Amino acid sequence: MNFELHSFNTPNGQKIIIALEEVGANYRYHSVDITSGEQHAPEFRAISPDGKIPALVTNASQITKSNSNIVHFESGAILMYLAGIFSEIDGKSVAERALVMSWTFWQVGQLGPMAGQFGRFHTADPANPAAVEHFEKIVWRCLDVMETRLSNSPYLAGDSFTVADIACLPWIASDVSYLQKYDLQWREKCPALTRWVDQLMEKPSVQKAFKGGAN
Ligand SMILES: N[C@@H](CCC(=O)N[C@@H](CS)C(=O)NCC(=O)O)C(=O)O
Repeated sequence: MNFELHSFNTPNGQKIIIALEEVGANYRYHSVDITSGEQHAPEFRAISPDGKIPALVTNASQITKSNSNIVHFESGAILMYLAGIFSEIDGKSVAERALVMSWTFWQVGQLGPMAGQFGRFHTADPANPAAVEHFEKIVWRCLDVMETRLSNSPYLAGDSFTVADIACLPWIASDVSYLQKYDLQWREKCPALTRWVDQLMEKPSVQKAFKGGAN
């Protein structure tokens, strides 16, 4: 299958590169430079209505008789779509797949937005210490949730590496993660999370994505 990935080098963008690289998918990378406003171009908003990366386009003729495009925006939706096609990044049982769904939704609804706001108020001009403190507290709670889970399970959804791990990893550990940028020192307090991060960082798919992928 061939995919067209519209993205940029951010945690949300890196997730999709990890998934596509992990399964050896063929994809073309189209850079959408969100630092220069390319996300607002009408052609991009036609596939991603809120003007946010990442977005993934598949020509439907590869799946059905239709020749129209299948368009996914929202990284969680893209990851669930890819998990449905490539079983190697999905859960291996009904119970595991339920947790893949749950942890992936937790990342897009909790970890990502909270870490994003933490970074946003750090970089605000002027920086907003009350908001930084508020969101830092929530980020620590997210880290604690992951630490507890990974103390009892090799991966977030269970025994298998899945899109749930792919969703969370860049928010914690990539160079463009705000937790890295503002040096949150989570390694000392979170040994299970550290074990999980270090193990995943060995993967060529992760290394490629963290270098910016095709950017
Ligand atoms: N919930 C969305 C969030 C996507 C998102 O926030 N993308 C950011 C980059 S990480 C973006 O495109 N920002 C550009 C803008 O908001 O103008 C997802 O998980 O895909």
